[in-house]
Amino acid sequence: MKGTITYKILKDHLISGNLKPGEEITVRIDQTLTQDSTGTMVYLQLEAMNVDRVKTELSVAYIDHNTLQTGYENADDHAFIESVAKRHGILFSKPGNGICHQLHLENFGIPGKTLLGSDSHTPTGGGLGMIAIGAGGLDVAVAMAQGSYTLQVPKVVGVKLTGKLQPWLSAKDVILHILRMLTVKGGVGKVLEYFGEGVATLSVTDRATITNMGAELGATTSIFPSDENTRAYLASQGREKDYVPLSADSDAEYDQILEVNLSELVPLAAKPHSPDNVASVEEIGPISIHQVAIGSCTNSSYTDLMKVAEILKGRKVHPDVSLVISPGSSKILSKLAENGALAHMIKAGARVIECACGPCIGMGQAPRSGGISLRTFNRNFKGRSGTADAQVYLVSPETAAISAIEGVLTDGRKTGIHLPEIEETIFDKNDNYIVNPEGFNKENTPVVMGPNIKPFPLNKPMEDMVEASVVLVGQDNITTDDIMPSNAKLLPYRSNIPHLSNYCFYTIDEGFPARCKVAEKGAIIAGANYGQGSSREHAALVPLYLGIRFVIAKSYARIHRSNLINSGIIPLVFANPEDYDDFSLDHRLRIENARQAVEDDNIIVKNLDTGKEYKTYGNFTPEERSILLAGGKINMIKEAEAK
Ligand code: MIC
Ligand code: SF4
Repeated sequence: MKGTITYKILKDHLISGNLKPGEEITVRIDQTLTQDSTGTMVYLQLEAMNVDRVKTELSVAYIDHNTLQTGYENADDHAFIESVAKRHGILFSKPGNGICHQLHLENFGIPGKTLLGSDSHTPTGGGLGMIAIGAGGLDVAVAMAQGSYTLQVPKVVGVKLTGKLQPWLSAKDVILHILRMLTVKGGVGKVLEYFGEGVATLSVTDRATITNMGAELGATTSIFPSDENTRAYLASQGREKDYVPLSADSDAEYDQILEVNLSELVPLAAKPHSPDNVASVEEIGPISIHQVAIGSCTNSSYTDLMKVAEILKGRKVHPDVSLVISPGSSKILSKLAENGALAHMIKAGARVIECACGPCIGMGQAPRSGGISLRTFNRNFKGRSGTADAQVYLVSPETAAISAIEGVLTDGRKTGIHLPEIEETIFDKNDNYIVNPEGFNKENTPVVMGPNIKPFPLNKPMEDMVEASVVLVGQDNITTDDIMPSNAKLLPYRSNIPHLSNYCFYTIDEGFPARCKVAEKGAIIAGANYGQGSSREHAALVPLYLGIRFVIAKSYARIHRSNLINSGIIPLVFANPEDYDDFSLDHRLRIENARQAVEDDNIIVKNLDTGKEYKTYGNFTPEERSILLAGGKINMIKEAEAK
């Protein structure tokens, strides 16, 4: 990995460890971000750590997910986060300002810096040349408290871009193409680093679309060089002083090289229900659609929305289609208002909604029963839209807008419509949505805690004999949306684990919570890529609350595996993947000498019902082993403090 941008930034930030793929390193974290749906847990944990000011250069708490206030719960969470932010020197971004990743790119991201965020799409910052990593909330709380993060060094995949995107093609098609090549588990343990002459043809926000959706590959992060386009973007935000050029050396060592010729791409769509289920718009054909949703942290930039406005200008949204647009930030929305683009959208018949995550996380705008929805978002997992039988397709803003007019999935190139180049703009500075923590501290600001905020569950140190009954046998690619679903009804309870526990796995197995209560101690058996998707640590904390002791899977998604370890739930891997077929519900399992077995990384699981024994392993790093033995990260930190 020598000579890559990834290597250079990690080396610059290295606190300890050896910069070789697979090794455990600790790096300095310059910036953190949180959002509200994971943030309440983060800030409960930060308060539990008894810190004074954060140790990072900059930490920001955004409110963008739980903005639908149908009761007091979300507003209480916002007030709680704001109070903790003020106590510890964290900037607070009020609801309405926009989506965390878009806002961070505009206002705070700096090439060459490290960013850790409690949201899986934090790699959006890679569009600016940052090492930006998504993590579980507790890891972000620790990064704020200690200014560091421990991770396994990823491999660096070089993605060489050549050529130039043709009209009606966009950055979304680039990342959908890569998802088709690599699948949703193709990026695990890797950083995708982009290079080649095609890079200069992409703006920072195009790059950010690509690095954002690198999360769907399971990658640790994705990163672009910082060049003249980066300087221009920072200048457009009044931040040219933050520009730092960054590129890989000509003899950079990549673990693997992929090549994408931008000139050859065609409009693509990810079909239901996975971001890697990609086909061309032409192959899918002109299916009738009911809803089009444009926005999310993937595709809500100024240029994306200006392209949409150009397509909508003087045209009419098809009578059978509901078109919803959620701009990425208040700055973008006010620009669209000033230059008339907003009027084109409204006159065409669009529903323009708040600058927030909104429909992307099922916070409103659920499609009709069996509805077909085209979305410019990054995830189309079953049920995520809020409608269990909806069919969600992921497409570019261009494809979304023209399809909204036509009423059917449409390849814009076939319409003969000329799409003009969109000029970048200069944004006005606007801090009016930001609460600055200056003048506030622990002494003069109490924590504001509403009745919906409940303590988080804590595990106990690992026992020597771990016993549990199988409470779920899951397939490949189980998502954290499956484990702990999110929608407008559940998101207000992200600070209330007991309430959420009634809904764990309920979209795929309604009986799960009740079965856990009977079993008291449970084990989950799963296929490959267990826990893909969101960084929500609720997908570990809720199972912990329900008594889950360990998981045995064929493989794991990175963030969820860390969240399990941080909660003290042991993530085991089958030494022989075909052993998976032997397990059924209610089988009683036992791990003897568990503490030693975890130390030796040779964990034998005995099935007490069949008498058979199974070899499993964890590939735990030294830090992960200590966390598991202590019964979770908080316990480990407390143990260290007590010494
Ligand atoms: C998502 O896109 O799934 C979310 C909601 O942004 C999550 C965070 C969460 O579950 O709160 C993510 O991507 O990490
Ligand atoms: Fe918000 Fe959707 Fe982005 Fe998650 S993926 S941060 S819900 S816009």
